[in-house]
Amino acid sequence: MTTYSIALIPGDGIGRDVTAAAWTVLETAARNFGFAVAGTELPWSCRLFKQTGCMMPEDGIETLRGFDAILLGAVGWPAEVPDSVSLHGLLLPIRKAFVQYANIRPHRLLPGVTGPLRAENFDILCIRENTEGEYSGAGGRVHQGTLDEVAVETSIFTRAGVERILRFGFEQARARRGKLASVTKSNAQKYSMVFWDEITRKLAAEYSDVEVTSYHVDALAARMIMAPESLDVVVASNLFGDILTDIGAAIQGGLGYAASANINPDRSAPSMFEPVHGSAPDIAHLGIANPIATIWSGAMMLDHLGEKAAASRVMKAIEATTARGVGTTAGKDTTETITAAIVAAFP
Ligand code: GGG
Repeated sequence: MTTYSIALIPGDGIGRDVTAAAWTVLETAARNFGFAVAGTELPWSCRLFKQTGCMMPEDGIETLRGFDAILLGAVGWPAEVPDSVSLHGLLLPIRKAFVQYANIRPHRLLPGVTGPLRAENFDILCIRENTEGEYSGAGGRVHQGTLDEVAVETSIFTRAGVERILRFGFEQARARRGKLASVTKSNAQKYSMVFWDEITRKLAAEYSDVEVTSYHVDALAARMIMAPESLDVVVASNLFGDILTDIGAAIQGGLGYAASANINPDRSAPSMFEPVHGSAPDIAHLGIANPIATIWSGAMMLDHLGEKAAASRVMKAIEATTARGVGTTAGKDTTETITAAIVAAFP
């Protein structure tokens, strides 16, 4: 029997509740489909930072390298650790070290979930560049605390980085409905974003079966609200993808449904699966966090590991649950109730 070794990083706040829920569902899926999952919990979090001054141990990346995949909950406890420290101390280094350059985020309405829009039949796959761009971490501050203070933060776009994420987007579009929206702001950002547009045009010649349209990010943001059904695959830089996928989460009914996968497409290192949402300190440990985004991320993990039938069964169990109205209204059902209903939806 195949056993997959999974690193579990619950992180902070509701991250702990939702990863426990997803793990219950993953174990159920494994039992039903004849494989096993072996989880190793790693307490890497803002709590650890408070104790040790680090979000993860010095050899954290090497520790993770030995796993088949990583399931992460949420990172952040802003009352005690600045978000810039927690994000740059855990999530971003993992994405970069393991070349998880494609962050995939699906946005569609689950049955029984009412979104804020009249449109119901949208199915958007956002692909966010995940290792460079605006989140490269290149910059600095000088003359700190004086009137002469300067802060510089440089976005880094490499040909290799832009080409590989666009190619990934073209491939996804080819496997879906054949439409790709490439997002920039090349009227205002005349170096990096013009570069992105040029590479989009170059690749478009190779993918003549894919209909590619370049949008400015502001226009694409509006389109996600006004005509979401016109979109198929959307590919964007790190920052633009981060922002657009919060719109995606909103139109699919909320962050409780927004799943994501940080993929290393070459499989040279583990990929990481996490809900889009953060640690939500206001509802931490109240037992009311919606675990569906994390369970859906778990389904994406099974799919990546090659357990396609199990992945699709988890999605069917989620859909059967929301179709019954469980997990469809914020705060109505507990994390435990929603998880139990998803488990009960297995045969
Ligand atoms: N669920 C992962 C998490 O805690 N996300 C919070 C966050 O701010 N992420 C920033 C990012 O995805 O770049």
